[in-house]
Amino acid sequence: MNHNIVLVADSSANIHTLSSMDVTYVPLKIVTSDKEYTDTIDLDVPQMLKELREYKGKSSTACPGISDWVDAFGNADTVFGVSITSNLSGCYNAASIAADEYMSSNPNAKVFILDSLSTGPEMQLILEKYQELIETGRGFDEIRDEIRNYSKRTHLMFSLESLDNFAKNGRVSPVVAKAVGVLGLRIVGKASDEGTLEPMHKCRGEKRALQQLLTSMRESGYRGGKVRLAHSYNESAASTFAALLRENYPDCDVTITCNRGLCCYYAEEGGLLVGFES
Ligand code: X90
Repeated sequence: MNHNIVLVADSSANIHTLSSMDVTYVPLKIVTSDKEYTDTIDLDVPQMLKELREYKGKSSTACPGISDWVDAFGNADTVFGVSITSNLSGCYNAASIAADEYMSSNPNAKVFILDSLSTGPEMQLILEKYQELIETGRGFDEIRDEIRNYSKRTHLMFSLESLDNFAKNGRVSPVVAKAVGVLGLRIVGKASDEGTLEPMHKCRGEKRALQQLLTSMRESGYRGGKVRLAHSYNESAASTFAALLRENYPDCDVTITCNRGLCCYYAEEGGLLVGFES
């Protein structure tokens, strides 16, 4: 079934190139009353962050619509995809409606979009697994089932310095957000099983936050599998954490990327996201 397969994801997955397959990324938007930033590969993320720092008004985000997803499916016979958690965004909902519409107008086509109940580098792991399964020539149902199973073994944790944009957009309670906005404090937490932001620890200073991340990963069953790090212009935290991982798990497969627009907007300056396998 290697004819005409398309892989799709929304831009919260952070836009990577896989070794042998293209991914079509459907952009979310970051919106102010002056301007709209579309989270494509062409978005100048540092420039956007600079403008948002200077901007005093309200900002928000918007998920892609049904037709954006249908466009991304192209003319494929088979579509596999992954979306940001349906508990914080309308992305998955739009993608499922798009899938139904596409299949009813193309009766031979098959579409499966996974609700990641997560975002960022956990979605990257899912995309890499899709590629692996497609390459080994598995059938549609088998790939769908394997991906569902795999996603039970993938997790997302983070260290964040601010939850302001989460709170402003009603995606975390103001009480939780306030506890973080103290200078030098970082919140270490995870994507919960329901796909919401779950704070776990408050840490003073980056070094402690990174130690805590490693401890929490172990507690969640990390034993040396793949790790995908995505940082919001905090290369030093990412490389310090990668070194810490390699000290403890010499054979672990860890890579580092930059967050794109949507993840940078919510993870804010200094944020580090960690996708990993248990
Ligand atoms: O539909 C929309 O407007 C998008 C809303 C997205 C809200 C969540 C973005 C999360 C970005 C921040 C840290 C990780 C939190 C994990 C929670 C599942 C990444």
